[in-house]
Amino acid sequence: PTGTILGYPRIGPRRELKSAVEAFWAGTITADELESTAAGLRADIRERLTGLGLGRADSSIPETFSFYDQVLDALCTVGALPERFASLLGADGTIDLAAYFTLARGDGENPPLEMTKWFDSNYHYLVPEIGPETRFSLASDRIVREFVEAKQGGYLTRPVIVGPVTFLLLAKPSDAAPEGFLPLDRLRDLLPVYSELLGRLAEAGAEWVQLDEPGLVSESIPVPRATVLAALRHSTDTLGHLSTRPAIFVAAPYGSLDDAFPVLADAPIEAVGLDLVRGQTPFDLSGLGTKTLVAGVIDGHNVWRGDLNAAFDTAQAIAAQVAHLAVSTSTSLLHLPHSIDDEPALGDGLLSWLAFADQKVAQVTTLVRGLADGKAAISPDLAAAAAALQSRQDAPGVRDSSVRARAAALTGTDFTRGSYEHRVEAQDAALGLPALPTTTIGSFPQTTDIRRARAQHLRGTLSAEDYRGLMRAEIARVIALQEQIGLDVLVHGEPERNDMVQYFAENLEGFATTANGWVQSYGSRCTRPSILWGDVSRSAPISVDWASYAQSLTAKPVKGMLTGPVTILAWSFVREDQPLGDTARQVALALRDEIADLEAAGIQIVQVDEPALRELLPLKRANQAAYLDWSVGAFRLATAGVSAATQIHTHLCYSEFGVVIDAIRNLDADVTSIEAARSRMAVVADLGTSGFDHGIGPGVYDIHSPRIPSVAEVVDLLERALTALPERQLWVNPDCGLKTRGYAETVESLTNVLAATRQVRARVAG
Ligand code: THG
Ligand code: ZN
Repeated sequence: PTGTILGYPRIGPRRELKSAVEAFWAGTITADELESTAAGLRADIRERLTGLGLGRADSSIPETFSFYDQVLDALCTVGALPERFASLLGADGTIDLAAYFTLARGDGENPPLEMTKWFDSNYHYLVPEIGPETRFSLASDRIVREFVEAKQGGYLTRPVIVGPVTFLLLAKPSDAAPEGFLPLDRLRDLLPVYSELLGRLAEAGAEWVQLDEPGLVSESIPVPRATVLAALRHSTDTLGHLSTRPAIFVAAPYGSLDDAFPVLADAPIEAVGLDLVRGQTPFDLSGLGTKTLVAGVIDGHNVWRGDLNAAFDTAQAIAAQVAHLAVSTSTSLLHLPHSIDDEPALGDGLLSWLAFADQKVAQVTTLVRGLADGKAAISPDLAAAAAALQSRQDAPGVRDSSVRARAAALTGTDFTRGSYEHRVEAQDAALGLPALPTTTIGSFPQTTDIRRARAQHLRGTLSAEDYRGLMRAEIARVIALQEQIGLDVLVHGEPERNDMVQYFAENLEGFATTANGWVQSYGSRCTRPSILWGDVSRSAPISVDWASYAQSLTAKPVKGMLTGPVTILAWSFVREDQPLGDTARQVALALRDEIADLEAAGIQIVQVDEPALRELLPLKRANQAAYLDWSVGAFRLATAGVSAATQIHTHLCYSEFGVVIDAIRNLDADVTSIEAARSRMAVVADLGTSGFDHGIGPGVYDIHSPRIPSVAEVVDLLERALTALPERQLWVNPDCGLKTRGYAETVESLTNVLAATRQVRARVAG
């Protein structure tokens, strides 16, 4: 047996790639300098992976570097440029680095490719746009060059590319595509480019190529299953029968293959990769014949050291069933920070329970050693892993009896508020808001001064007291600004928060936060997901001081701002030793206490954001209902403790409601703000017809761009919304938080929103 991984983080242990890419964008380094930094990072990765025990010359090391995104890489490889970017194809038929980034970031006139979530990870990829007009050609040989680069450095590595079926499944129809067109219809035209690429790789000396086909495990892609399987058959037949090609390894991470497994087992390819953490092996592996099974027994998706003994037993059982076995991670390690060695502040206990990317690689190579030399050869490793697991189970804080008793005592009434009609009456009386009330989503621009103060506070060069003073001054400024602009419901602006999840994690029991645990979210953007390791509780109020201070400065209502339980879970690494729903309830109870304290402090409106509600939706339909049940339940548990007069808001960062529309209704928030400007309020009509009768704030301008909306444009959107929705339901707000915008554009934009609202109010009243 051999060992491998499906992929490795590429942002760099200290985000070196982010710095280099952003320097290139800023014009402070050249393309050549960026290329040489990237080559250095790739060389470091190969060296690190061989150091951890992967083979130097047996194709065990995958080449999964990317400057921005692996789907964008595949798009450039096959030259599938959208029409608006057709000119990015150079005279020599290739797409250069500057053009590559233009696709990701737009060019001022043309919007970039859309971005969306990669399966059930927190990584976001760029969505290809494919139509009947799309031309395919081998427009980038970067994959070949990286293989050659490795070879010249003394490594025989394994090139990796998103497979043709997944590439098309993840694409959306181009604007020019007729009704009913499926990007997958273009498979026949796309395959020749993959064929050419495989030929080039073989000529360069590649012995293996990895085609990532996670699209096969998802049931969230609206293409009939029979069509997907036929495409898979067509693709593997075509590529498999090429005369000049490397051995083909099809990897299917993030879930079980189900009925796609027999198709791959029969296909003329050489290896199949299964996610044995998310998916099971209900099927007979003997169908694989002489193919290699790449067994994803080490969880690539979470940070836990896990049960190495169980993984060994699984690997051993599989080894007895298949001709060739490679031990692997269940998914790419892209979703993990680099190494626990970079986190001395986490403490030895917690550290001994964790495995980041490098530790997962070491686990893989340990299992390979055990399979080759016998279990006794790795018994010290297995014993250490078992001891760590035991210490985790027994550690104080992992189980907190008072948290558990409280959760066990919950009853139905803890999840429900009084009737909505009654609440509306009480809230109208308490708040006295005008028609079409105006508000913002919560955050105001995070200026460099704010970021600098936080960094200084973290380093210890700014005292807690001075830091607090600076944040309060910022809050006062933001409140005064909102009064000046004329907004009806104010926010404190969240200057004290680094990140909407990490901030709460830092202030709740049961969480740890990392110093260097960066994980790529999209492009050059990263987050440091918190680690939820124990029972969650709140030892002291978190946001109450800030909110009360803001409220003390104004007669208008100030919203208390919290991140919801589902989003806190979705954007953290969560414990895997109990159902997610149980963990969600604990977080919800902590938030419920916070909301009670806000209410007691005189805060009349509390917003509980759940931008990730749809993100956590399971890929398999069979699991979706149970998910929606516990996730909606957690939100309700957090929010149902308030009086009828206290108004609960929520915010969702998207508007493609689809399967979650009922869930959103079931949240029973008094007011829900959503993204709507880009789709010109289309969602409002859908909401109306779905019977949504609570308050709704469809975003009236897109905060993702610095463009300032005109008064006329906002009037138009509001009037559109009013054709679909009664006036009493409508709120006026931007699409999302203003954290990433500048102050000048924010003031101008909000001023126009207010002017537009006044016009529409006058029209409605007249
Ligand atoms: N917080 C957390 N997870 C998230 C989001 C979030 N996951 C999904 C979504 N939002 C991803 N979006 C972003 C947007 C911006 C950034 C990261 C993810 C970002 N990061 C800074 C960077 O890369 O420079 C670093 C931020 C920091 O200092 O913590 O800008 O909002 N948890
Ligand atoms: Zn948002």
